[in-house]
Formats: sequence, C-alpha cells, structure tokens
Amino acid sequence: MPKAVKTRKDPLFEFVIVFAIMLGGVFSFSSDTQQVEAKPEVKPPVVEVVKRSYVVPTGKPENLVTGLKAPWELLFLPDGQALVDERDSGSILLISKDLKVSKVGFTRAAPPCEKFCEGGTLGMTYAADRLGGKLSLFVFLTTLNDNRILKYDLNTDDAGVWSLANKRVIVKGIERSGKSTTHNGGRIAIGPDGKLWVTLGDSGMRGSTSQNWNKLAGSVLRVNLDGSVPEDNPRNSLVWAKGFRDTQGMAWDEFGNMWTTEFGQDTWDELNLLEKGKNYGWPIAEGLYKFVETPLEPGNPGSDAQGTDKNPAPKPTIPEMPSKDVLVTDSRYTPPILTWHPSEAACSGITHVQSTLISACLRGGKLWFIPVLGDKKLGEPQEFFKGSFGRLRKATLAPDGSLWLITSNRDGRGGWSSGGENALDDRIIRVKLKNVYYD
Ligand SMILES: [Ca+2]
Repeated sequence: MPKAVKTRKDPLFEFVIVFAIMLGGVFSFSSDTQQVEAKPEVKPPVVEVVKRSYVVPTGKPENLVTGLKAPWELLFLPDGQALVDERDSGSILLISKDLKVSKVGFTRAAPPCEKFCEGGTLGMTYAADRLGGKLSLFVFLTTLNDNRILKYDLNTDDAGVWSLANKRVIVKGIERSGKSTTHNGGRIAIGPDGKLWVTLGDSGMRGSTSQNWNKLAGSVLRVNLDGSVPEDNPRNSLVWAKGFRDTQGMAWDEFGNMWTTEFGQDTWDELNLLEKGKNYGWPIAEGLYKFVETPLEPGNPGSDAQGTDKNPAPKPTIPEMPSKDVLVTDSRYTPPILTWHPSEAACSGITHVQSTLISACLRGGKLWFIPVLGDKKLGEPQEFFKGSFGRLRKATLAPDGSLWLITSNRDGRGGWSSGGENALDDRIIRVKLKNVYYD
C-alpha cells in the first residue's frame, strides 16, 4: 500500500486537518465581519458540448521511403526522426526529417530459414530511465534457439546523430525450436504502466507452449525495464496472459484498455481485449469456435504465412461457419471481441490514434480502422486501402498527425495480398488523417 494512503489514517494527521479547518473557520468569520455585504455576479455555467470522434484516411497517399526489405517496426524518436528495422538483415535504420536513410545499428541476420520465415529482428520500442534523461532502445530478436529482448543505450549528439551502445540481453529463452520458423509474435511496447510488454506466438508448438503457464512462448509478457518480473504479475513470472497462437500487435486506448491482434489458423483471426491472468484459448478455440484442423499442404503453418512468391501454396477454402454447438463457452477461455477470416485480416501491428484502433493487415492487404466508442466498446470496423499496397505490417502515428505505413511485400510471402508487390517495395507510405465527429 502506498505510504500517502497510510498517513491519512494517522491520528496526528487527522488532528492537524481538523485544527486547520477550525482555524480557517475563525479567520473566515472575522474576515466576513469586516466586509460590506456585496452580491456576487451570477454567471450561468458554461456547458461545453464535446462531440466524440474517430479518424479515417484522407487525401492521396505518398511514398516516403522505398527499397526496404521486410521492415517490421517503425517508431519516432523525440527529435522527430524515425527508426525502422529490417527483419532479415538485422539493420536498424534512421530516417531523417528530410527522409534520408542511414544505418544506426545492427542486431544480427535472421537465422537460416527456407520458407514461411517469420523470425528475425522484429519489434522495437524505447523508454527513458527513471531520471528522464538517458534513453534505452529495446529490440525483439529471433536467434536459432530462442526469442529474446535486447536493450541498448540510445544516444544522440548535438548534430542529431543517433547511435546504439552497451548491448545487453534482458530476456532470453523464449522457447523456439530450431526447425520452427513461425509464430514468434515479436511486437514490444512500453505500456501506460511504464512496463515493457511483449506479444508472442506459440513458436509452432501449439498447446505445449500456449497452454503452459511455465512456458514463455504462447503468452503476452509484462517485464520490468531491466528484464525482471514485476511484483504484480499474476503468477510470479513474466507471463501476463496465455493461450495465443501468434500475436503481433498491441495498443492501449484512451480508457487504458489493451488490445491485441492475433493470427488464427485458417478460419478466424482475432482482436482481443487483454486482461491480467486470462487464457485466450488457443488451440482449444480459434475465434469464438472450437478449433478444427483444416487439411493443408504439408508444412503450411497457417493464415499468417500463406504463399511464397516462387512456390505459392494452394489457398485454403474457408470452411462453413461452424454450428453453435461447437462454440467455445468454457469460461476458462476468454473469447475475442472481434473476429475476421484471414483473407480479410491476418493483421500484424495495431496502433491507437484519437479514439481509433488502426490495424495493419498482411494477407488482408488493408488497414482496419476501428472506432473506440467507449470503455470496452468498439464501433463497426471500416476497411481502407484494400489491395492498394499489398501486405501491411504496421501503421505508426507521425509527429505531424499523419500515419506512416510500412509494407511487407518482400518478406517472402507476397502473392496473395491483392495489390501484390510494387517495384518500389518495401515502402514507407504517408497517409493523412481527418476526424469524423459524432454525437
Ligand atoms: Ca483466442
């Protein structure tokens, strides 16, 4: 319990408060008797009508940066320059305000992988230390044997040149078999609570990780910035919630609710409302329903990884809607808030902008804009740019209020996203936003 709350129960404290009120009464009484009575001017209260709003795209999108390969995360530094990383090369690139690209760091190249490759240098985020000065950059990295979180000092000089130093590994051993190249999750973010949050996948091991609280894979993690376990985590481990197949996006809305995107197998992708200690059901459930295996080509790991450029796998057909008798109603498993078929979704990054969740989708090749109407209350999702840019990995709010998108058409799995590859891929594309007001 915080100290400030304890002192309220202190008898001495209460006596001081009572005495102060008495004194205040005496002074105000003596003061009043010396004043001539005057009628104060009464003004009617000003009632400000605040209309709620959400955002949608407007205007013509423009290419800002071209020729990247499988960029995974884009974030803005305090001086308005941006960092972007490349999944396979391990490069961390700086984009200056005049859109010049330079290399500021390198983690390591992604581990060898023939197809359905999803690991490498994935999420990035940064935080200031408790004194508010020094910055640290956190990077999610796949190695041959595990997934891990790196922490660097993030330094800048007077000329605005950024550099990385003092690399440490603060979380390691997130389970991953050397043969499995999929379902690494990989998004990291600093939450409103100042902790480091990590979204993970089952590393291709299904229930043996996602339903086991002793495993890190198949979870969402909540981590102190030095890699230690926060005292108020649910089970004295880094694990905050379980039961995930592959989550690559998270965002907090203005009510403090945490939302995550998840790739389903072949039938249902999910948007989840993340809460402490809950189990989100994979592989018992996919979406709202009991998970049923769909026969696929051998080695095909599912919706987020369909199709390679050179040797596309057959597109799975979407099964009939399951009947209600296979709805998962077991209260041990928390159902998603929204579901989509993977052809309409397979969404990776998600960001929150002015009462709107903006989800960037790979196979769906679009952005979903989802209005936040209230506390735990979402409006009807609206789709934009379907087929315009191919696969989209993440949308990030820029300091000027526009949205920067990163494509993922060179990640080895183009093909099925309508729009396909562009000769300039991978790109950073700027989209302007406008507010839509409603009562
Ligand atoms: Ca689920």
